[in-house]
Amino acid sequence: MVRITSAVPRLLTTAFLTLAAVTSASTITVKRPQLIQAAIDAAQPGDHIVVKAGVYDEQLTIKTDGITLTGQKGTILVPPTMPIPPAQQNLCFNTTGSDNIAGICVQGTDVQLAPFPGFEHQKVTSVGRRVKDVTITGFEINGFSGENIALYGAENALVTKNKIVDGQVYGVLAAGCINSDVSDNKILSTGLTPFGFRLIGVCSDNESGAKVWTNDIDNYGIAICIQTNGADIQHNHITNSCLGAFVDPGVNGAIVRHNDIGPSNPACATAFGISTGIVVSGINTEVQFNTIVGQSIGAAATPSNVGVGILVSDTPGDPRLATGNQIVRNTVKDCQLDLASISTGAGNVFKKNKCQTPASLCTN
Ligand SMILES: *[C@@H]1O[C@H](CO)[C@@H](O)[C@H](O)[C@H]1NC(C)=O
Ligand SMILES: CC(=O)N[C@H]1CO[C@H](CO)[C@@H](O)[C@@H]1O
Repeated sequence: MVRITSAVPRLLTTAFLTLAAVTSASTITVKRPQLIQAAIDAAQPGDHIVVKAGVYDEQLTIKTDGITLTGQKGTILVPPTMPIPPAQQNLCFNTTGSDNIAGICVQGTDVQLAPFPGFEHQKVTSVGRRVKDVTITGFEINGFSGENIALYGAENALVTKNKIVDGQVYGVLAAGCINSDVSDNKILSTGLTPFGFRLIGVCSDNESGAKVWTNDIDNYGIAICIQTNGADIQHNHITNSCLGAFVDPGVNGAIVRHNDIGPSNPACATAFGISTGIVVSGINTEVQFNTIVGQSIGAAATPSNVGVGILVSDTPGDPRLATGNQIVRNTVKDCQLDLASISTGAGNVFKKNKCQTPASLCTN
C-alpha cells in the first residue's frame, strides 16, 4: 500500500509535464505540393515537422531551436531545378566553393566564416548564437552540389537514420558546432563523377563534441574526416573508400574505435592516387579495435606509395607533428602494408595489432 500511494503523485506529475510539453510544441505535417521550407518558417521552437512521402525539390534552411524534421518512408529531397536566387541563398551557399548549395543547412546566428581555402570547406571563425537541438531523420537526400546536410554553428544537432546519396563535396559536414551527432545514416556515392571521387562522406570540424557512430559509408574519396578534438568515431562500416578515416594535424584526443574499413575501391589507384584505412596526423589519438582489410593501390604501388592499413603521418609543410598516438589491438589484413609510420613525432605507439607487415610493427 505504501508503495502505491507514494507512486501516485509521481505519475500525476509525469502526466502533467507531458501535457504541458504537448501544448507548447506542435506537429506540422507537410504533403506535396506544399513546401517543407514554408513549414520550417512557420514552426515555433520545439515543433515537429513530419514530411509525407514524395520528391521535394528544395534547399532547406533551419535557424529555429528544437526543430525535429522527420521524413516519412519515401521522402526524398533533391536540388531545386532553378538556380537559387541571391535573396534565398543561405549561409551554406558556396561554403565549398563553385557556387555549391547544401540540401539542408542548419545555421546559427552571426556565424563568421574564414575565406574558402580552395578545397574542402570554409571554416567557422566565430558564432554569435548557436541554433540548438535540431534533429533531421528519415530523409533521403540526393545529389546536392555542396553538402547534402551542413551544420554551421549548431549545438546538439542530431542527424540520424537518413539515406544521404551523392553529396558532391560532403554527405554531412558539421562546422563550428558543439556536440553534433551523426549516427546510423547510410552515406553513399553511386559512382565516380567526371572529376573522380565525391570528396567526403562525413566531416566534423567542430569546436567541441563530435560523435560519428554506426554509419554505413560507401564509395567516397574520404569516408570520415576528423577535425574536432576528442571526436568520437565508432562502429562505422566503410567500404570502397580511398581514405577511410583521416585525423587532421593538430586534432587532439580523437577516439577511432571498432570501425570496419575496406576493401578500398580499385579506382583509388588512378582517381585518388592513395589508399589508406586510417591516417593519423593528429595528437593522442586512440585507434583501437578497428578491422581494416584490402587497402591497395595495385600495380602502381612503389616503396613510398602503397596501400596502407593504418598510417601515422605528419602532413608535409605542416609544423604540427603527429605525436602520442596509440595504435592498439587493431586487426589489419590483405593490405600492401598493414601498418606504417612516417612521422617524426614522439610517442606514437603500435601495440598488440593483429597483422603481417611489417613484422617489426606487428609483433609487439
Ligand atoms: C563563391 O566562392 C568562390 C570562391 O571563394 C568565389 O570566387 C565566388 O565569387 C563565390 N560566388 C559567389 C556568388 O559569391
Ligand atoms: C578542431 C577544431 O576545434 N576546429 C575548429 C572548430 O570550430 C572553431 C570555431 O568555432 C575553430 O576555431 C576550430 O579551429
